[in-house]
Amino acid sequence: KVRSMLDISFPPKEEDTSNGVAPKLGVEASIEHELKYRVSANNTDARPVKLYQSVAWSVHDRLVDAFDQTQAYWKEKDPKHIYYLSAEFLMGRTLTNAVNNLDLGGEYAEALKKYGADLETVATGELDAALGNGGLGRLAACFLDSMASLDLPGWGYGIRYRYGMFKQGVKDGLQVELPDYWLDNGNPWEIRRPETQFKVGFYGSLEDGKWVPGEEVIAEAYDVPIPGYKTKTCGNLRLWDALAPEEFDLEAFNAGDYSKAVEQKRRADGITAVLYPNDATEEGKELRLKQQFFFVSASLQDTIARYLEQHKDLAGLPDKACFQMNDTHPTIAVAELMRLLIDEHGLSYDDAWAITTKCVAYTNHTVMPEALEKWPVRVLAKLLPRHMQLIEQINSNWLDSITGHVTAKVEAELAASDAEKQKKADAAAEERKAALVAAEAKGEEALAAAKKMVSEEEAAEEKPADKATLVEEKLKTYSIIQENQWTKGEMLVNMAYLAVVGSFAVNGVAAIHSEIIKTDIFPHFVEIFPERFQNKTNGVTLRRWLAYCNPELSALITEALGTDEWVRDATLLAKLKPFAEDAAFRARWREVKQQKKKALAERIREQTGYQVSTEPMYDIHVKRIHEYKRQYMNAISLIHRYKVLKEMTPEQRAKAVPRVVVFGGKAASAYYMAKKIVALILSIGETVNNDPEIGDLLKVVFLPNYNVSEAELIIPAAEISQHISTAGTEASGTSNMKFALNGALIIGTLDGANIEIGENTGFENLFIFGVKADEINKLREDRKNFSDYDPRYTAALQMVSSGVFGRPEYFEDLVASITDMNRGNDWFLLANDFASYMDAQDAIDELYRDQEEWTRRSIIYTASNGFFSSDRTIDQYAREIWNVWRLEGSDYQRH
Ligand code: NBG
Repeated sequence: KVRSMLDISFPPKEEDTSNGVAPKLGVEASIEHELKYRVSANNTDARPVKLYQSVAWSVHDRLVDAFDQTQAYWKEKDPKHIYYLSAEFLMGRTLTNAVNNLDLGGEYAEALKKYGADLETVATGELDAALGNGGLGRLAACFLDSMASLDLPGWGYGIRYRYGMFKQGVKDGLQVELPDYWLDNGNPWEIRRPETQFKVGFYGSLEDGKWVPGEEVIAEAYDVPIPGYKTKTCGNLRLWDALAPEEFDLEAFNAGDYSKAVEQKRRADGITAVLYPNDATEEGKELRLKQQFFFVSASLQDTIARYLEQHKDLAGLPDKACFQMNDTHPTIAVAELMRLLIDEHGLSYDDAWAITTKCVAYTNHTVMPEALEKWPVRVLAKLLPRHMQLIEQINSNWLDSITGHVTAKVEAELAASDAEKQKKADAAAEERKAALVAAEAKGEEALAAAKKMVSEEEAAEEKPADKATLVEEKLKTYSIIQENQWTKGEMLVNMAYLAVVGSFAVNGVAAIHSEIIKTDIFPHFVEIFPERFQNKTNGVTLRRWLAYCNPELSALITEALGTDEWVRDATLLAKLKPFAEDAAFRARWREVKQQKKKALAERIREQTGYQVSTEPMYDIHVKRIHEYKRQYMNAISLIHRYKVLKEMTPEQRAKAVPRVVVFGGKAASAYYMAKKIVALILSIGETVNNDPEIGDLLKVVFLPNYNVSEAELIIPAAEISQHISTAGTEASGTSNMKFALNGALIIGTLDGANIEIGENTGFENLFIFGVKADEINKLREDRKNFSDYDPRYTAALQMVSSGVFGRPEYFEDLVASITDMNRGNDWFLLANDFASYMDAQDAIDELYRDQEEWTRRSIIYTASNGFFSSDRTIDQYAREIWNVWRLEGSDYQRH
């Protein structure tokens, strides 16, 4: 605690533990109270945002009660906690989720009638908490929901980014990035904790082995209560804000140096401004590392401080705390926990290491090399000199510990190759002997020449390899600190390696991914500790992603199953299967889809101005924009579709299957190609959607600013959804699970969780295409020239290059990236998969003509994919990694 606080001791609590008016007031009265006193709007002036705010504050009070009671109960019982460290939490809106998880949906709906409003509309007054980028961040949010719903003692730890990542806009056919002012309407879902502050240092030097930071900021906590579903448990997401130790330098100000007066504040503000600041510059890199260290350090200090309130020494920490590191962003935790234990709490290096390696676990979420962070030693040593020193020590101990293993490996290899070499050498010696004999017969001169040749040959003969050198070379491949492959001489810290060495468990996020990380990313480490590697297939919360975002379908499911228990126990969904054969049920299922399509059509009109019919097939492709996810391949297929439609006779057109194709997703601000892909999709839409000959046969829509709330609208409306990454590149995918649960059919590759979805749903019900993961390397090798292209592909790209969609120069390098051997060389193998992708698309059109069969499959999807509930995932983490257990049986009452 750094800012001095008044030491107040509270009187013992009266029986009423409430800290607000809510428990004394009913729902209706509390909304009224908030309207009048908090947002100062009388009933007649209850504009939507104000009504939202009042409702939210009213729910807030109820949440706080559940929160306080849960946290007090946990403190009393002192169970092991799980701390989920993540740079991203993509929470979306809170109101609907909180009201329904607290089981107050009915009461709030009733109370809102007075204002002629419904909860659904009021909820749109809330701005998304978009503190994440994509699946990784949304997964973290689903996990929090499941931990609370399963009564597991768990907290999330992250950063309260003031401007989110960015808000995506479209201007002149291009993506633009704008600050996301998500806190503008106030945030009733967080509780500021000025009493919980920690110092976090940066830079500076080591003096007598002790770190003296050159700069300090203060981390201040904000708590976001996380209500479990129909349980009293309410977990916590603690987000850190950065404050300057001296926010305002009055002396500098009075001396007229206004910028110096706020210099410290400016620097602190920078740390919590945005998620993933552009790291193309050296400053950007440093800032990212600063952010990561900032939240990791504060979180670890916080946990240790709370632990020490109840325990006298840190030896027992592993029995009370597990830190799950969500991807490489928080992996500096390994070094920071070591530092805290050694430098702040006086433990020996060995004791600290024993504790650390029992407390931290690591989840890998990607095989993309650019996303597996490697920090230049130079940057780390400057920003965190003590941590760099510790990492060196960790690395040298690690290498020492495996030298025996590596030496044995080298010896075995040498023995094998020596035998081989000896054979060759013997043969060569035989030959030379024969040559000398032959030369001798030819006389002096020939003999002299032959002798010379022989001695030259002997000199050139391969010397036996030096074992020590070989061991040294091999050890380098295990090293946490490695030479940069591209910039020779520059040393990098491989954060994923640090994580693996420091963790007691390492997991991938889908079955295939967990295998790939063993064979391709960490094979060396698997040799040493195979038992450390696990799989935990991702999941999504069925509360947000089915029950609440699709109440119509949920009602139908509940009616069919005769219970809503499936919201808690997703395996019950399997009981829906027989209903797929019931024509009347199918008709009602279709009706719901139609209703959701209508809502999406309305949103499309609002956001883009395009009028789309609700009759066509709704074909959805939403996710971060990335070359590996191949939105580009979809775009090329749409150009082909457009061309075919144009060439059709009116009679043929009358028979075509119309589609509305919706794209959504953000391109990272510095990702050049991804931005061009967005532009291409927008341009195709512009041309196709305004072509009177095409009409409703094809619409191509790019919905800007894809986020959780948009997804909640889009996913229930989807009939087909696209998950078409190059096999082996998508770790898991989680939207595929959401789409499947909402009855959308999947077109996809054998990649990530698509495979397990196929296993659950029956592969015959998916549209699978493309090469397999184990063929990729060879295909990349072989891909030498582009002469044997599918003609449809070539023609479509030709249309881009010739300017059918405008700006041919702008798209030139996008085209080159998949057609030019020297400029990208189609790394993600679009050309390889295009023909089979088109076949799958044809099969989709064909099946859509048969609406009964289509609907049958749609029901099968929902019925088959209960496995992908994050409750199942979290239950596995809890048992197989965290060793934390449900804490039931509390005796507090929720109001
Ligand atoms: C993403 C993967 C997805 C996966 C999510 C959640 C990163 C680094 N990884 O395939 O791309 O579903 O993580 O595990 O964002």
